[in-house]
Amino acid sequence: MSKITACPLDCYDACEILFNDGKLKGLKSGHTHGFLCPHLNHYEKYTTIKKPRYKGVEISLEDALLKLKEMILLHEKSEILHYRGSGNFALMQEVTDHFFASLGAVLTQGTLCDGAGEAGIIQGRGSNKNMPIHEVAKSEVVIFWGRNPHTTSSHLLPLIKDKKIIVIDPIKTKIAKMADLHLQLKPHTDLFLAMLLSRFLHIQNGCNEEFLEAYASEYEEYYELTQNIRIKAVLDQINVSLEQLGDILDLVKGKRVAIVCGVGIQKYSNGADVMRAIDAFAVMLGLFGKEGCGVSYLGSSRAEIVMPFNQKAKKISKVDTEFADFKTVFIQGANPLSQMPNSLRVKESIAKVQNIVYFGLYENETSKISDLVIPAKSFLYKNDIRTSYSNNVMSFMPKVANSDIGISEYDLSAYLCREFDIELESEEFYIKYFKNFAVQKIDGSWYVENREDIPYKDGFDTKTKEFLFLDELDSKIDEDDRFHLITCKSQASLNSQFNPEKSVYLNRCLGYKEGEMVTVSSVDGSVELMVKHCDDLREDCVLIYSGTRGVNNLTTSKHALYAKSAIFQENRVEINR
Ligand SMILES: Nc1nc2c(c(=O)[nH]1)N[C@H]1C(S)=C(S)[C@@H](COP(=O)(O)OP(=O)(O)OC[C@H]3O[C@@H](n4cnc5c(=O)[nH]c(N)nc54)[C@H](O)[C@@H]3O)O[C@H]1N2
Ligand SMILES: Nc1nc2c(c(=O)[nH]1)N[C@H]1C(S)=C(S)[C@@H](COP(=O)(O)OP(=O)(O)OC[C@H]3O[C@@H](n4cnc5c(=O)[nH]c(N)nc54)[C@H](O)[C@@H]3O)O[C@H]1N2
Ligand code: SF4
Ligand SMILES: [Mo]
Repeated sequence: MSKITACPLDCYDACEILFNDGKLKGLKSGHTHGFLCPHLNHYEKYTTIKKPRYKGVEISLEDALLKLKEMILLHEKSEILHYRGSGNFALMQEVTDHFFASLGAVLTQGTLCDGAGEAGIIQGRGSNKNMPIHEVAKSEVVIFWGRNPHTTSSHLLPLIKDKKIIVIDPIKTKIAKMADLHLQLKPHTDLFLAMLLSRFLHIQNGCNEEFLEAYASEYEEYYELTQNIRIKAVLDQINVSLEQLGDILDLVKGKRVAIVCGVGIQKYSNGADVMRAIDAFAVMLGLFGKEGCGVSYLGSSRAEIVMPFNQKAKKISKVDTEFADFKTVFIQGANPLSQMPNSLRVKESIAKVQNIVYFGLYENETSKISDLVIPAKSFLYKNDIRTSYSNNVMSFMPKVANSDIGISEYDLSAYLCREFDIELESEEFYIKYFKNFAVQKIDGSWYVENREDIPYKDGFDTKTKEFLFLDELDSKIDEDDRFHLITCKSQASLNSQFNPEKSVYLNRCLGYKEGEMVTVSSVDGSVELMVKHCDDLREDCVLIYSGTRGVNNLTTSKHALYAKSAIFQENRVEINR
């Protein structure tokens, strides 16, 4: 008999799945459009960890749990860190926070992902209410700005078939090749492009003045700020022509436009300003509060849901976490040795921890150095529920099959809570609790109650209800002539899960041979990788996908300016033979 569940992965699409006799298929109805991506099409093929182990020796699950309890008893509670990643995005992942917070241990805060951009959105709008991706179906023009939909969000492709497409990306991605217009701009210059677009829109009298008078009355001051940019010099530096600016404006003026942003634009210290300048362009066009219009980025997948777990605890950043300050570190759903920035720092810091516990599905850099490894149950074998950061759907994820391998987050927490005398409700209670936030709409799908399809209909969430424009231009286009590191998502992996890439991609013009080994280095470290050619890249860019072994030797553990967020493309790099 077939059962319905949903993909748990950290992905915009949050697909719904028909599970039949061990086979996974995309649900035909709703946002999944009847297809899944390669990760889920081959999900059962990836070898998971089958048995717990301690110091390299396989042990039973009972012994593993006892060991974990001993480790927790051994030290001060403040010397225990719970580090949770985003390997599984479903809501029940957070039940372990309840145990660790109630115990008095330390939790993490901040993000490796979208935080810089989100900070910019909140500064401008007063909140981050996302344009749900299904609204794009009603748009006439879609701008993909630092987003690679064929790789990271393929389920929006059926929505954009007959629309005008503009792509702003330093890589000639698949969507760029199909687009009506592609700007292959220099990385980290989007702020200037966005401001120039606002300026020329104003010059051409293309602004939505009625909207601006009501909800963004300081637009003349912002226009003045954009006049500080020297047009010709800056366009030359960012590799965009005046004609291209004009072409974009011709395509968008008076149209229903969706700006679909990805994390690519904001992996920089000033990522918030970049996002805010893009938002400002949307404001100048009057794109908020209307059907088929707006900015779609990563909203909070937890928006409008109040978590039932105790999560009040001391929290430290998950970007530059000083693991060495702790005696026991419990890592769940994460591969920090690969995915945190500045891997050399992470390695050194974590090596000083007495007890490292890894609770996950797959072997990886982190499981290898862990003292205690506890296999998790995959989503097929546990009860859960999920929401998305890109649409408003809530998907139920009941257990669809049985397995003796591993333990669920709930069961692990229930064991620990029992042993440490901490109150915890039943699993059923929590699932029901979460379901209470869902409402069924006429299309048959369940949605998170109170999440709006068209946010900001009555103005923004700032004190004045008005959009707050950037009032200073702090950024400069840096003239560093070393390479830009582009480190985005690969088709073959989900960050470090599944089939992470092994190469560095370079434009063949640079003269390196395919198959040759090169050392790529930054101020923070270096990595040796084999060269593959990719002529879709600019000549000033080095592409190393997320998940590639050693890529984060190159990245900084500094935070973005206004958020506890990582900035993976801040460092410039050099190549040596
Ligand atoms: N297959 C697959 N899917 C995934 C993931 C995965 O690892 N693999 N990861 C998931 C996760 S965790 C996330 S957060 C999302 C992210 O998914 P996306 O938001 O699509 O993010 P990225 O792939 O990091 O980058 C998107 C694009 O930004 C471009 N870019 C880089 N620098 C700049 C710049 O300075 N300016 C501009 N305009 N563009 C730039 C890159 O060339 C790339 O094409 O994807 C999710 N989906
Ligand atoms: N260079 C570079 N680095 C990056 C990025 C980049 O683009 N470039 N992207 C950043 C971004 S956007 C993100 S979101 C982070 C992601 O970084 P992480 O959150 O560390 O993500 P993954 O590499 O996918 O590792 C997740 C782990 O979760 C485990 N897991 C999967 N399902 C379950 C489950 O049900 N239960 C438990 N307990 N464990 C499970 C798997 O074993 C897997 O190893 O990486 C960041 N790092
Ligand atoms: S596209 Fe995303 S949500 Fe859909 S199956 Fe693939 S990883 Fe899961
Ligand atoms: Mo992410």
